[in-house]
Amino acid sequence: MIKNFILLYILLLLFSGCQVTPKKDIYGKTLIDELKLLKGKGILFGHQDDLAYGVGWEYLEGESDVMRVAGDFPAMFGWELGGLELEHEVNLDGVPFQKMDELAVWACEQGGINTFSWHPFSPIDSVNSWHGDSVVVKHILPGGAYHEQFNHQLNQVAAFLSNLKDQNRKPVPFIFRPWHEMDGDWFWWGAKACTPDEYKTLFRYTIDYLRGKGLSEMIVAYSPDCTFSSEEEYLLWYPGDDIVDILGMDNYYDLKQPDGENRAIRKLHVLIEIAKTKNKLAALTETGLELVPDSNWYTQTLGAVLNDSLVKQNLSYVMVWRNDSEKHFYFPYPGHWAAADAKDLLSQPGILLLNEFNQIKK
Ligand code: BMA
Repeated sequence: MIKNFILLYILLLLFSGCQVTPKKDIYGKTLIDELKLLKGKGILFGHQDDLAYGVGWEYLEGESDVMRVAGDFPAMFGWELGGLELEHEVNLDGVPFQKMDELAVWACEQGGINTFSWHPFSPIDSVNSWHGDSVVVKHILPGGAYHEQFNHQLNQVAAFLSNLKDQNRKPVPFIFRPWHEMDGDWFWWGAKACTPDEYKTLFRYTIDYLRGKGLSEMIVAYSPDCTFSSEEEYLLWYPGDDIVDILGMDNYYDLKQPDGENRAIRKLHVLIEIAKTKNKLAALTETGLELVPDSNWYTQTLGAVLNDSLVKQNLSYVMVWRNDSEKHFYFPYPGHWAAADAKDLLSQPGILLLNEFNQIKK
């Protein structure tokens, strides 16, 4: 009898040893709830393509320029989908989609949040996104001559995003941030090439279509560039409360001007006030200073923005752009003159890297 119990006990031990136990249940709440609970406790720091490559390295497990400089991973991980719609195996910046999937799942399993941008090639003639004069949008909307080609693109995006599953086959929650910087004139979905109504229809159609494919873990960010100064201007392209969860802003321009931080703060105040009324989240969805020539930019400029009291209380995250090479990077790498300053900013109590984010969630 005793022998049987011992045998059973050993079997149980062996069996439970084979189970893959997630570090913690990170999906207890939806991503929106998680971000709402965080409000006022800290601003998540994010970096585009952080786990894929940095200055002088690529695809090294456990590497990250943020980790190299600041001693921890970012709390938010940005990824880019451009190229997926043409069924390419690598995105427009050379990141293999298979790798992106693995790294995004890993990031989520560590407690981080993933956000996906999309610079699609045109469904009409496959020119890249940076064709601000190309009239594409009205031709890909329902009824347009290239609508089916657009649906085909969306199918590729839906397939990739719905395949993001953790080791327990649970869908990975994520932020999708399509059709960004529409108030600028550089993209084919921008101010020069479509009307606000066409734009809103495009945005609504995209999200409805993807939700129709069952992407229940997706939340959506709206992110104009920084040309607005009033609520009306900010909302000119806004596709609707039923579509958007995060009110964002991309802002590189102001943060390279003298005294630009105050301009950026004023604009963040505009979207924060709207977010409060609409019960939405607010974020600085893209920023950075290319090559970081100003060795104090992180603490004195970005830091001044993030330490503004209204911003501090209401901003969910800030994300800086990618570290492609020594000629194109936004976060300093070890040995760079701005590295110590960036580390200083990221060590401040209200700016959260991955470990601090996980501590707060406990
Ligand atoms: C831009 C640059 C480009 C890149 C694009 C999409 O800001 O970094 O090199 O292709 O983003 O990621």
